[in-house]
Amino acid sequence: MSDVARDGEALQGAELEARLHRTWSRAPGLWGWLTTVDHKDIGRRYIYTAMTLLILGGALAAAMRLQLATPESGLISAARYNQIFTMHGTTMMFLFAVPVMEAVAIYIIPLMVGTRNIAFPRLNAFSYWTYLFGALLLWVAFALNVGPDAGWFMYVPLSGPEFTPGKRTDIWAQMITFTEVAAIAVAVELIVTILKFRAPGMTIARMPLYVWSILVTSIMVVLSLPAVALASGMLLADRLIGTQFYNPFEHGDALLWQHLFWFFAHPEVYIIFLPAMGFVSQIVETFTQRPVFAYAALVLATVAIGLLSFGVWVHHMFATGLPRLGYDFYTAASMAVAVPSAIQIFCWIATMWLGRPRFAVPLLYVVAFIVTFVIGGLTGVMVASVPLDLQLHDSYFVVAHLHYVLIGGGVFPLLGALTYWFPKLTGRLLSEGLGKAAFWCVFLGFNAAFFPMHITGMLGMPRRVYTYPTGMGWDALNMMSSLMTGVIVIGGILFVTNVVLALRRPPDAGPNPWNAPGLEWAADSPPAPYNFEHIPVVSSHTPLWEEGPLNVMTGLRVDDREQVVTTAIEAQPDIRYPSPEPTLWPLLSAVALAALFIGSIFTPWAVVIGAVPLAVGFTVWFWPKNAPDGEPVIE
Ligand code: HEM
Ligand SMILES: [Cu+2]
Repeated sequence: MSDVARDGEALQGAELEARLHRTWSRAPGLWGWLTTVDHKDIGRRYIYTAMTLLILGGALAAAMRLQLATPESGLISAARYNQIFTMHGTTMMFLFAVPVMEAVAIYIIPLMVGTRNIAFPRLNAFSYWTYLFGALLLWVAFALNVGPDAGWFMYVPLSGPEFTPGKRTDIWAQMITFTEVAAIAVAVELIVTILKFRAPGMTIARMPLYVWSILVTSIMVVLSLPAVALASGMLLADRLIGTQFYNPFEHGDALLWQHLFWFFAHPEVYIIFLPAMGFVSQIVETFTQRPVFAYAALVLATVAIGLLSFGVWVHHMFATGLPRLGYDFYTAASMAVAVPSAIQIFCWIATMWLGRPRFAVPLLYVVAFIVTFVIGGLTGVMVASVPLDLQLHDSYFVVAHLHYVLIGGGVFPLLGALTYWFPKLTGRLLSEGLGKAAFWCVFLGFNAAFFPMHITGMLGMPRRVYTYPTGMGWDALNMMSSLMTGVIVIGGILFVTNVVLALRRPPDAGPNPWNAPGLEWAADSPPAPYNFEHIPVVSSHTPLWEEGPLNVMTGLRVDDREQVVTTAIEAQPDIRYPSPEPTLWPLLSAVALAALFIGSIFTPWAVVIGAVPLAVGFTVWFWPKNAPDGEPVIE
């Protein structure tokens, strides 16, 4: 085996780095950009795309608040408002919130578990392109005035062939298919990366909490997203080829849509929220400089939330008329979710209490999260009770509740995490002063804009309306919400300015500017294409806080993209595995898939004809190379 180069005694330092660079770097120029399978390239790209969609969705929110600032406003017509409203919810839920959480995981998880690339890196590239094409489909349609307009929840019969003719709803349903394919692919990659690519010694009980939260989230994605993909596929079939799944006059069932939709969309809230809980745990640890309080309780709470969240979807359907027993069961289950959530909050507060908290920007976002999320959780428990829900249903109270949990539970921790990991993403630290200014605008602006909606709702203002009559006592509250949305916008502009200014400075953050405990901080900032010179060996869930230098293993090939695969529970080195090389085929396959999906909105024949180029793409992509298949690890 003398022709094979391995890291070890004989191969160290600059020579080793140069060899690894040669093996793991992507090709130069545009070709390299299109063919890369590096999880960091794709993760960064995914994050930028999702954040762009947050800005676009936010711009639509601002437009809605402009229209709602005054009663009987004629600024935006009812038809246009419906489109803006649908695009806002759809963009936020399908194109921003779920993708951004997966995007951060694509970038961070391989680093955090101490490996060189994500599992199935070509699938990862394919998933990014598929997601991008889905987002483009929706937004190009909106720009051409054929955007969907029946709400992000697309209830039948409104969205059915009878009441929404034209292509708007078909475009929405097919965009769902794109994003589901992408999201499920990423979830599979993350599950395998976490279970099989962990650094030796990182037993399952030593996984950082963020890794736990992504493992649970990814399993939830695999179990829940097929429901909405199935539902939207059936909607397309009803609309395009005359099936009657949702048509009660032909023995279909209109409520079937709501069941399938919410069987996905309630877990979706936790698919957004659990990764955010992972951010919070990492940030709390680093900024109090102590391991998180009650690690085991936090892990169990994470798993419990994942399980319980599959048993509560019917709380979105209390007003549809259910059997009494259904009311009781789903009320009890919904309230039960509050228990593990409260345990988590208790553990974070205890960590801060016992440590020396330093209130840098990421920790400020955590505090904002705790305050906001507790309010959102409490209004959640309120609407879980059927009599109250029947009163508050379809009012602005629900709009306040849902934004408190989504923004408080998702966006605040995300902004904290992006600030925290910014050095790892770009090699630079964000400015503390600008970061704090942005934080206070976003946090105070959010509460000032959304808290009044609780009251507007209790005064009876219905949600999902483009305007309202004057003299109902809603005018001042709406004006307040709209003005304060301006403060959130200023906060967003400050955040972006901070990013842009930081990117113009030279990268000088160093590997571990926060003295953080996770393995991702053992890599350079930003990491080299191969992540780590030697694969680290771990003996606790906070490896960088252990005494002495980090232990490493040697003996991996450096002239080939070799990764070490470990056992799922104990993380013992098991086999060597060659990680796939860069290639254009994931992109070409995604183009073929996009042609098939978009074509099938217009003719069912597109499925048949479009399958041919897709089959070609997949065949070349998967063509077996004579790579060795999983040699056992020597030593
Ligand atoms: C700048 C911040 C935001 C503002 C000012 C805002 C404002 C609004 C407004 C005015 C509506 C229409 C309410 C109605 O008529 O029912 C709405 C709906 C919605 N928003 Fe936001 N939003 C913001 C951010 C977000 C984020 C970050 C998410 C998700 C991650 C989100 C998810 C939704 C959803 C799902 C709906 C549809 C609600 C329904 O079904 O009635 N929003 N938002
Ligand atoms: Cu729910």
